[in-house]
Amino acid sequence: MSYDYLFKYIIIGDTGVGKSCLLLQFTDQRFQPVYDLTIGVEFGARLVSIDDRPIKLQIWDTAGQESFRSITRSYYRGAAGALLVYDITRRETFNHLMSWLADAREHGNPDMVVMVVGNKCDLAQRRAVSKEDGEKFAKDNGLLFLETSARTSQNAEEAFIMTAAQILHNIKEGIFDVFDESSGIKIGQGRGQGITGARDGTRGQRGAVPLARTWNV
Ligand SMILES: Nc1nc2c(ncn2[C@@H]2O[C@H](COP(=O)(O)OP(=O)(O)O)[C@@H](O)[C@H]2O)c(=O)[nH]1
Ligand SMILES: [Mg+2]
Repeated sequence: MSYDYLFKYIIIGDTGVGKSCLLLQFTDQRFQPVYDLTIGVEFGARLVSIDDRPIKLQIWDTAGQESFRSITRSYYRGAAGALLVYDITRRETFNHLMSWLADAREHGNPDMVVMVVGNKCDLAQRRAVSKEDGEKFAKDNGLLFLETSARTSQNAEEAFIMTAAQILHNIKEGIFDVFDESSGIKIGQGRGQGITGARDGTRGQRGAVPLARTWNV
């Protein structure tokens, strides 16, 4: 599977907000109503296409350990992107975002792109956090924002894709040092065409990418 870049992501937020379901929706395009934590995947990966570039997203899910708040540095280390998830029907999960963000800022890459995700937007009748509140939190902290539903798949892929598009933009702007492993970015075989600073200056060979899908972001 050839790719220009690999971006590592983490998914954080309170237990039960739908982190594992969002990941499953992104990697497998399906919803599993009762997600068994014990068999929950620890990471998922999928190839996407952004600006005609094949990009591999490798996503790490906390798989239950969030309930202990014993998130280790190693989990945050080397993540280029983070999905910071709350449940729009449970106000407390939104109130906890600031402490999750503080954890990510303390242990993660300072340039990490963070997307705030208000999940379960299919449960509008039980809404406890307005969209405006979510947007304001994101804006105040310089983060991306989307409301999603892992159940109906609404915006689920977009949350991952928009984060990747921002990371790619930041690479082009020189904000990320793609040669620093702790950036959460790995250069693939079709690496770095058109990106200034590519180590050897050669044009990479882009292979066939049958799994790549095109997104209009
Ligand atoms: N209605 C609805 N339920 C969801 C959604 N996402 C997850 N759930 C449910 O919320 C519960 C917790 O989901 P899970 O992904 O295990 O949460 P995690 O602890 O953050 O990984 C499960 O019962 C899911 O079926 C969603 O978008 N809409
Ligand atoms: Mg989970």
